[in-house]
Amino acid sequence: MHPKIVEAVSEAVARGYQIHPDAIELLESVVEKIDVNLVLREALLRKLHAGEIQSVLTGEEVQAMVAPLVVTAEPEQASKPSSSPLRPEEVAEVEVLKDPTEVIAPLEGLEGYRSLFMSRLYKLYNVVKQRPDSRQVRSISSLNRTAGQEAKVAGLILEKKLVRNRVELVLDDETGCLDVSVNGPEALSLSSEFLQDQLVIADIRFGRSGAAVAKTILHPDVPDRTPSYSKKRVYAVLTSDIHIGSRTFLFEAFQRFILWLSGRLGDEEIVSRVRYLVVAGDLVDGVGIYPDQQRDLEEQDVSRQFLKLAQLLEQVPKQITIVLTPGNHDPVRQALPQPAIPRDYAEPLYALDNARILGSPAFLRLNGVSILAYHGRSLDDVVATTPGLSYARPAIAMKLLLKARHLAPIYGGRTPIAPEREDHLVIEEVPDIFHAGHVHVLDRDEYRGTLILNSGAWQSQTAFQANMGIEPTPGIVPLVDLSTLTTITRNFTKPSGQEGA
Ligand code: D5M
Ligand code: FE
Ligand code: ZN
Repeated sequence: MHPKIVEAVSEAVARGYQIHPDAIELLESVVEKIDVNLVLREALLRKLHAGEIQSVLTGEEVQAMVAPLVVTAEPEQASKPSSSPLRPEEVAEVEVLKDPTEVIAPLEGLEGYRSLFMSRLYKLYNVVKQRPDSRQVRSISSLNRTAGQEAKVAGLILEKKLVRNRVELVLDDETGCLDVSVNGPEALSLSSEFLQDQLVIADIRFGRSGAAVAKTILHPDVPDRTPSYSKKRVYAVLTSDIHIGSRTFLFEAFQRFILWLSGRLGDEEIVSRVRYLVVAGDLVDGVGIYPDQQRDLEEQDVSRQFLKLAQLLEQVPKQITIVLTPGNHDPVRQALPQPAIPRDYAEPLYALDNARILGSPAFLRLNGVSILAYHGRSLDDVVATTPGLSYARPAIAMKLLLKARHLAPIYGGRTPIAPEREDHLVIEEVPDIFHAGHVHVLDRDEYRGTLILNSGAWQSQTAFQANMGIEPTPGIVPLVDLSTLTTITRNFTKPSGQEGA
């Protein structure tokens, strides 16, 4: 008997079931094509649902499970509409609006950082200028600092200190620095949201001592807007953090997800409309990412990790465009922005005709709907430095990035940022969908017309995450209906693929 069948059968027997020899024969005939363990589990689950505990699993019952999974090679059968519930006339249209891969140009050390922060400031000034209330921003060096003088300034937060009942900020706008104190409950609660090195706009008034007090202080923020919708009802499946190669990678759940995407687990009405699969980084677990990672790896060779990923993604139907962007576990520079994963590691992914391999952040348009896909490493710094935030609600941390109009403002924290000539991490255009991962927790929010999604993971809790108090929600996938920007989820951790909220 094939070892996989031995394994599957002993599992079934351990649960109190017997397997009829016809069923075993049938499994032997398909063992190379499908996951027999999965088939047996599904079949047993059906029996359990039917109230049949500790009975014999027959050949017919196994056949009923196997039939939809085995694709026949007959060309005329394969082209029959009944075997293909997808509507191939509705093809995927991915427009890549921004991809850092070809444009990144790091400079040397200090000069690079100067250039980066100048670019950040100018890009954010352009954002600020679009606000009707902020056209009269004065440069810090031109301020008249006599008592009673008022002005509007905009600068990057160089320092932020909480002193008793007020916040002391140092703003820098490249012409100079300004100490600003923020008083009053409203301003105080707002300033707890401000991230180090982000831009803020302040209405200030100079006091007798020559110190500036902020009357109001604002994020660059996004205007209240109506997003764009697709004319056709097509779905984008958003995911991230697959972590192939890790011992805690949920192979079975991921395989079930791929089977579902390929239309082999029913749910036709939805599946037939999926046209995009966007993966926001941590495709593989990588090697040497953290000390002693070998202990946690099932596959130690990063090229083989990609080969495994490609073997799984190969089964995704060709009318679904797969967008693959890197994360901090992938073999590409860690400093943001990250270029696309290079061919030398990931040739099998490049060989997939329906895959687009891009850098991070990537700004795309899918059937007219814009999406910003970014791994989300900086969420660690946002959560660590903002009172009230936690890893349980990454979408709230993502909302702060949107308000700050920057994907990774905090410099000098855990997130490495490259000394680029231009700051590619400023959110110049507001996306219809803001997609990130990294935190391994599925979360959704909405902010002024933008759908915010953190897409969870395919890795169960690691010892490290347990220490950090991170409770991942792996195996649950959000799908966005691009014609309405509403979200549904599917949970692949359970054999029957039940619908989530
Ligand atoms: O990160 C998965 C999650 O684990 C993410 O929320 C951050 C957290 N994490 C991972 N490594 C670290 C370190 N070194 N410090 C703090 N938090 C961490 P992933 O990128 O998948 O490893
Ligand atoms: Fe991850
Ligand atoms: Zn990550």
